[in-house]
Amino acid sequence: MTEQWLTEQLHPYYRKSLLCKEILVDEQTAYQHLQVIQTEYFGRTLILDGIIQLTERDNAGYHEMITHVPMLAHDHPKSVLIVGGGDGGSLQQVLRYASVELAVVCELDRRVVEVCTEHFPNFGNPFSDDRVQLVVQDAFQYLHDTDHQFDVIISDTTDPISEAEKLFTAEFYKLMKTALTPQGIMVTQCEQMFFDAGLIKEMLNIAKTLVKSPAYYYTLVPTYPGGGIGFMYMSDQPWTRGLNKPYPEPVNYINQEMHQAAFALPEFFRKFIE
Ligand code: SPD
Repeated sequence: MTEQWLTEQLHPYYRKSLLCKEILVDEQTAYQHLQVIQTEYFGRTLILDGIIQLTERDNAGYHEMITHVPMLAHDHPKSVLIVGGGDGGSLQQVLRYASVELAVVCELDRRVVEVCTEHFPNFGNPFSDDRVQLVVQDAFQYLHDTDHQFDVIISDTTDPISEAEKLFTAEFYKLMKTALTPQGIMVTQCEQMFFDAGLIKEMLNIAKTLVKSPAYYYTLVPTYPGGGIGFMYMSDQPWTRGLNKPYPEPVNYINQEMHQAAFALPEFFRKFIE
């Protein structure tokens, strides 16, 4: 039997491949090509429009870092908005905080929620939690219409391609800021320092106009381009407020050292974005 490799070519000059075992889901939703593939080493893998979103083996680096860094920097996060995040990975982490009374997930594609609830049971069926409100809507529209203010906003999106492109703009960052409480914290998925430095610099410049303490940090995810991905932290409260606090167990990736080290940037990149 010939080996089947799942190859992602997000960048024209770089490819990576995972060895596949079985295709579990392969469908065109109203918004995107959605696949779940059982891979040989990384376990079940969610792919949207050909781009790996998460694998069972290495998603913790992403989900723990996009959630615990902002959640812990807040004294008492009661209401949380997750933009995208229909797979439930970030939601699972957010619900570990007893202070959370409301977690709104604004996901464009209902099929992502349905398929991931079925195929990623390790996320613990977070959408069944009473504190969760699922809004199936375009996040731009939701933020434009809502008068709710959130303590933490987490933008857990795909890459800035097609529908998600507008989520990496000044207009969207401003809409998020408007929906944030004065002491609130927002974090966005913000791409890869080797491949997307120009975009990151642009986003950081926008962040600087909105908050007093923006910062870029990153995490290790072997199945993402370059083996990792970064996040934009935005708040008037510095990220260091989250240090030396207990993490909600169980954790797989984050600890005090990784939390602190995530904000240390390589010199070439620090110079470029500053
Ligand atoms: N290059 C892939 C970036 C994917 C970021 N989104 C992941 C969603 C997981 N909840």
